[in-house]
Amino acid sequence: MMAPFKFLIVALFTGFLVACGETGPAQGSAALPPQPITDADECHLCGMAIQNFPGPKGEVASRQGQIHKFCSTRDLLAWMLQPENRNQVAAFYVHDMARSDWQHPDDRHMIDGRNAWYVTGSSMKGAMGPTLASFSEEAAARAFAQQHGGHVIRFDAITLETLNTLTEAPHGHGEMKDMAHGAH
Ligand code: ZN
Ligand code: CU1
Repeated sequence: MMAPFKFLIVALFTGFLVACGETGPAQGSAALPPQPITDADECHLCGMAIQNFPGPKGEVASRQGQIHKFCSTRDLLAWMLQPENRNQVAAFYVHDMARSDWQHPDDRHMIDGRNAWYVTGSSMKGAMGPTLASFSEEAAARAFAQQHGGHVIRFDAITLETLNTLTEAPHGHGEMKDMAHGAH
């Protein structure tokens, strides 16, 4: 376990502490809360309809007062870790998969993505194939990793490199095959 102070330093160095300006007046509280995900919502990164796919999804509340929705934690992180996007993020939210069905995540259970625990490298597929499962509790993340493989990391440890290691399965849209066949 890292001491909180050391943790903060690491966060600063990796440039993820977008919140560093939030100690100033009139900020912090400015971030919009997560919004319900509807049939009309498309992923801010890849453009696909968000609701048709399994796995945790995410939302970014931008400093400009917008909500950007993403088909997967993977696309959310891929977008927000881009240097040009990092500073636009006031807050971001991901599904707590301990309180959601993998096939149909419930957007009443979105949590602060910065404080979430993530499982990377599991066998569970999201909208874009391999993804990161998100949890509010460390114990839930560890239980998931035991069941589905992968390992547990905090947000601050996630880099674009982390996401690149997820891509062995080439751009697979999790349920695409089933949908193409009109199954179920
Ligand atoms: Zn997407
Ligand atoms: Cu996609």
